[in-house]
Amino acid sequence: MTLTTQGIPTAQDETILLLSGPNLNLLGDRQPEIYGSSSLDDLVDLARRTAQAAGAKLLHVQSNTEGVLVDEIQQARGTVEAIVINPGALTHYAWSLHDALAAFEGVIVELHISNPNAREPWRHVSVVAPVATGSVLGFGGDGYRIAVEAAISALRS
Ligand code: CA2
Repeated sequence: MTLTTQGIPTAQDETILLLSGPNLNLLGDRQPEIYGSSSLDDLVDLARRTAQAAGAKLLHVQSNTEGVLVDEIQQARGTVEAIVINPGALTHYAWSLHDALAAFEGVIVELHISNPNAREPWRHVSVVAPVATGSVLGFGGDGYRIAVEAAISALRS
C-alpha cells in the first residue's frame, strides 16, 4: 500500500493484466445477439475505468495466437498482481494456457461474455477454470467491470 507523508493510504499500486484471446477483436461486428454490440475497445475501456476508479492500473493484450498469450502470462510473473483472461475458444482445449496460468502466483479471473455452459456441449469444458481464482460468465459486456472488481477484491481481501 502507498502512504502519503502523513501516513494516509492513497491509491493502490496493483497492476491487472487483461488478456483477450482469438477473435475477440471482432466483437461488435457480428453475432451481437450472443456477444452484444460493444467493441473490444469499449470493453477494455470499461475494464480500465473500473481499475482506475479503484486506484489500480490495467494493461491489455489481445492475440489470436496461443503462444503469444502463454508468453504474456509468463512475463506477468512477478510484475502483475492479477490476470483477467477471456481466452475465447482456447478456453475449451488450450492446455498450454492452463499450465502457464498454473505457474502464475497471483489472482486469476476467467471471463466470458456469454455463458458457455448454456451453449454447445463442447463449450462446457474449461481448461482454465481449474487454475482460476474464480470465473465470471454470462453477464455480457458488464462482465468486464465485474471481473476487474472481483480481481481487486480478491487482491485486497
Ligand atoms: O463468451 C465468451 O466470452 C467466449 O469466450 C467468446 C468466444 C467463445 O469461443 C467462447 O466459447 C466464449 C468467442 C470469441 C469470438 O467472438 C466473436 C465475436 C464476433 C464475431 C465472431 C466471433
